[in-house]
Amino acid sequence: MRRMTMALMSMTLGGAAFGQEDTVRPAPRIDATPPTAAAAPDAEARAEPEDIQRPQTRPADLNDAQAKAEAARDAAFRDWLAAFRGRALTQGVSSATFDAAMTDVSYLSDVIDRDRNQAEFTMPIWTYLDRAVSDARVEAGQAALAKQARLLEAIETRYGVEKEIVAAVWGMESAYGTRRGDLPVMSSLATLAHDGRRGRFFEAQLVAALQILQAGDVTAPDMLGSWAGAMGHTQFIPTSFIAYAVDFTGDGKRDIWGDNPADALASTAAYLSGFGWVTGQPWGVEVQLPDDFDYALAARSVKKLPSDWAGLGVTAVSGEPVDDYGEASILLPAGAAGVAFMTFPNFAVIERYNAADAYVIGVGHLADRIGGGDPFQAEWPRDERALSFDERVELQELLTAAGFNTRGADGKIGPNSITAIRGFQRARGLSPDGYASLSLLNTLRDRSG
Ligand SMILES: [Ca+2]
Repeated sequence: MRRMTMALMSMTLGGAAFGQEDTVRPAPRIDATPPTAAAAPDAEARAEPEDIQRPQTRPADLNDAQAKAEAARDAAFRDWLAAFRGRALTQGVSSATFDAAMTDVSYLSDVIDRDRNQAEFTMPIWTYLDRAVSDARVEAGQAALAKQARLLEAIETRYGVEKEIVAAVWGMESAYGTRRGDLPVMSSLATLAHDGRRGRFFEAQLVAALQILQAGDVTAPDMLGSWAGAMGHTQFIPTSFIAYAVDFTGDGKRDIWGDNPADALASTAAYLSGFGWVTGQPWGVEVQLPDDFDYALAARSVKKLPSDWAGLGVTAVSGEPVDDYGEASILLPAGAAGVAFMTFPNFAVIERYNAADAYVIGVGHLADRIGGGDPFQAEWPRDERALSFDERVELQELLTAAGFNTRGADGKIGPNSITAIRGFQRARGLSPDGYASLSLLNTLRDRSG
């Protein structure tokens, strides 16, 4: 989703601003799964031309079979495009726009490969954050902020979103404009819409992309993006563009694709502002928990003022109470053994860009570091690794068998699974942090074995 949220993306993510489809985005929060490898900031999603991906030599019969399969696939794609043309025209796309935009569209098999692969890899949050908030990215962010200081300050004044936050989104999404994506968006989206795994979503994006072309903001050859159709410096998906992009330079075009980042960065600030960004409020603060902390309180639904949290022994890492910026929740993205955060409503605003905890923490911490803040003081449980999909299913099955019903075993650690994990942990005298760790899985295995 790149960024998708509005209506756009909410279908899959519950509201990530832009989508999870995008390479830079980790898995959504509800899953509580670690980010996908494809979402690693350094693993750009770029499809290579098909012929580069294939072996140079292969048996003639395989060549023949593959050529036939490709011909059939291309024919099906052309049939789909012809049918889609009618649907697009009923949504305000003119035949002239459609035909001009679709003339050079082709099926990009590598885009489908990306789509299939992204679900399979998982990485622990600390690995993701090591990459997302590397020293190099912090330093590049400070340089980018210095270079664009006047622009970012003007954007901050207009939209009330701090320049460090806008710079951090820029850094996460395109490494400050250096990786904006170089695939033709019409082809990427047509391929994904035709493919059908999330066909409705991508068809809506494709229609929006056609509407953008029709509005004259960009030409089809310049409408480039990453593999899932996220575009420009801050990787807007087409529906987010239509809802939130702004012409900050005043030249009549909303240009998020070109070298000048002004429109893209202002559009990001407009997007965050539109979802309720509170000027001056942190996204979150690292905190320390008392030894007797009740881990049941580390839940999104439990909200207290920082002064009330301080009364329970929850303080900033300095030992001082956190300032009363507003009601806050305690988040333990890697369980009791990892870094603890107090999160404020701005956390949920960043989630509109991408709903994964890792992404939100990455943006927020990168912004803090760009502004001169310290690295996290606590350690992550680095000797642990993320559970694979199969292991998460196994964990759910073992919990249910142990009497802690996860209401299904779909490999997604959502609220029911977290409740089941907490129940099992309590019964075993463990800290009920609700975290699906490998050690928890091993405990369950020992019990059942
Ligand atoms: Ca402009």
